[in-house]
Amino acid sequence: MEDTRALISVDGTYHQGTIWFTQSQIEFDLNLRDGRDHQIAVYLVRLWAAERQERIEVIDAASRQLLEQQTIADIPDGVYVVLNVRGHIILRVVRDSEAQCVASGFFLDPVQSHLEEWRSGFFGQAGASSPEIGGDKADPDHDGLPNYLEYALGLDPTEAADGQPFSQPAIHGNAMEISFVGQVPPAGVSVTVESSSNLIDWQSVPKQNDRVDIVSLPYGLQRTTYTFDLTSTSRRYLRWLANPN
Ligand SMILES: [Ca+2]
Repeated sequence: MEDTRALISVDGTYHQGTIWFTQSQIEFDLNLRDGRDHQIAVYLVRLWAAERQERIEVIDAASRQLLEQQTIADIPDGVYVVLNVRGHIILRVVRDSEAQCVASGFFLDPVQSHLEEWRSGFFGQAGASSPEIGGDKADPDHDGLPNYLEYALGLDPTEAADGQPFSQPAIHGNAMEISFVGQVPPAGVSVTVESSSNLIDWQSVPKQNDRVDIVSLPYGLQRTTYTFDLTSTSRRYLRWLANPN
C-alpha cells in the first residue's frame, strides 16, 4: 500500500518515499543568476516513527552570512517550508534533534512568462501580485501609461520621467509629425495607434493620407514616425494601445 505522505512521482502515477538523510546536515547550493526573487520550498516528511526537529537555514554563498532560518518542531506528516530567496545561496537543512536529518523534496517556482518576469522584476513578487501595483491597467508611477503599455513600449513602469517617450509634434504644411523611440514590442504583443478629431470617434492609424515609418536602430530599438494629414481637420488626438496578439 502506498504511503500518500510521500511525494508523487514525476509522471503522477505513484507515491515515492525517497529522502535525503544524514546524521548532521544537508546543503543545497543554489545559484539564481537572473537577479530576481524566487520562491522555493523544501518538503519535509516523517515517513517512519522517529520524532525529529529540523532547522532550515538560508546562507549567502559568498559571505556565509545567515539570511533567514525556520525551525520545524516535530516534523508532521508532510510540510512545505516556503522561502523567498535570490542570488547565490546555500540552503541548509540542519538536524535539531537526535534523529537523522532528512529532506524529501526541493521545489523552485515555475518558469515565468516574459511578461511575468518583467512584472516581478520591476515590482517584486508582492507588487506583481497586487492588481493596484502590478496589474496590466495599473499606473503606479502616475505617468498616464498603464503597465501593459509600458511593457509593450519597453519603458520603466516605476519611473514617471521616462513616461514621455514621444517627440514634440511638429507641423510641416498640412501635416503633423510625431515620433517615438522605443524597443521593438515583445513577441505576442501588438502596439497600435488610434486618432480622433473630437475624442469621441477613434480610428486606427494610418488612414487616408497618414503615414507610419519605422526605422530600426541599434540595441533592439526602433524609431516610429507618424505623419498625420491635417487637410480636413485642425485637431488630431492620438492614443496608443497595446494588446496581446
Ligand atoms: Ca505608468
